[in-house]
Amino acid sequence: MKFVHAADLHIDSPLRGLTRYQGAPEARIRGATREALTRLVDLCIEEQAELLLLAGDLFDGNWRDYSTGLFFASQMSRLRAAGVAVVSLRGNHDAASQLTRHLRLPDNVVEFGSEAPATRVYDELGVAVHGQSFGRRGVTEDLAAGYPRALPGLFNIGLLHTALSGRPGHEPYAPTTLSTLLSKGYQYWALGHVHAREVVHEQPHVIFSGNLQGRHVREPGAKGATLVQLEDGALVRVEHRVLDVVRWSVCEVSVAGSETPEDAVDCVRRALEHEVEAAEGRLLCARVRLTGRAVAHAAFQRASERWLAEVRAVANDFGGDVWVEKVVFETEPDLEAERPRTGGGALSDLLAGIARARANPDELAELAAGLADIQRALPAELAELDGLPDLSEPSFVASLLSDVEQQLLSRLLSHEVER
Ligand SMILES: [Mn+2]
Repeated sequence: MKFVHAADLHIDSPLRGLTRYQGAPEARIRGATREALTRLVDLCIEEQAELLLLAGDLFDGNWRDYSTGLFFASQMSRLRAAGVAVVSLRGNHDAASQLTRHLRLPDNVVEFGSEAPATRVYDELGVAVHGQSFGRRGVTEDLAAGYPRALPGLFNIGLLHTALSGRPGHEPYAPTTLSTLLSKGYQYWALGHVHAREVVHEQPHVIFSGNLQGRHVREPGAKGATLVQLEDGALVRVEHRVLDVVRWSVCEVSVAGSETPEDAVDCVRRALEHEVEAAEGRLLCARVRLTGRAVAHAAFQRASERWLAEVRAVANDFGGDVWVEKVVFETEPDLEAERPRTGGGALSDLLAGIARARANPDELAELAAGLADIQRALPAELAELDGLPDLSEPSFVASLLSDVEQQLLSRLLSHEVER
């Protein structure tokens, strides 16, 4: 027998940030959470799974209108027709207090209540599912602690929306520990809330399936659900199945050594080609980060809008399969390559002077002392600002000198490389 574990569908997530971006394929991105649910249902049917577990945050928040609930119900009806049972619970986003609209679901769907933990036994499958919903958004008690012990002779599954002992970027709701989960004697814990897939423990398996569809660039990679196969009441296979329809990615491109900005943009093209291949026909939404020491750095600094447009133009070449969310220029000047071009003139002397000062503790101390005078002369309200560096610290002065060197090189040499 097979079951499928999914979580954090966030159906019809409003994706408010999207309108900021010009030219974003809004409709395709907005429709992605629904289409991913359709694929999840397809997977259950194709794999002849008998049970679908949904570990909370099916909805992003209150439905704008009934079309969100109707869409979900229609997909549950498809599962009913295929003989697939569904067990779900509510997380922080779709806690009872968060949703005011209601729609009755087909009778193959069971939703756990929020008052107390409950158990649903499927005798014909040899499976017991234990779970409890969020009644309100900010659940801070350990729900898992109250779950019953495993029922003997059955494959016990714990369904839970939790941050466990805390996960970066996620509210610490329904906190609990791995040892609390393991103490229940269950064979599988189907967790939700954390959007990055994570296998927390094996045998017994404790898994965050991750969200079904990434919603922004901070949710990159191949999203989907976990397919589990049992034989004779024991787990024999666990598999991540990719179901997303829009792929978010942070495409970091090293353009180190690029002599010209055109060379650097060619590096971006090659990197995007790889990402497009990995996205296997999905819409790729990429943030492009250019890094590395390159002569092209000066051109990016002087004409960043031009080169931003050039990168977007490359993305257009992929025929609508790629949308560049943002381009971040994090390149640095290639000082070694620039040095010969500074010849033996004034610029060369200037750079040599900076390098000397940076390496000489006495000179650094002298410069720092000069800056300390400035710091002492600051008005009180400025001097007390948080995060104001200590100007009298020689290591701070040394870092300033590096910035100065890069700035000077970019500005003094840029007329030669700008196109
Ligand atoms: Mn959540």
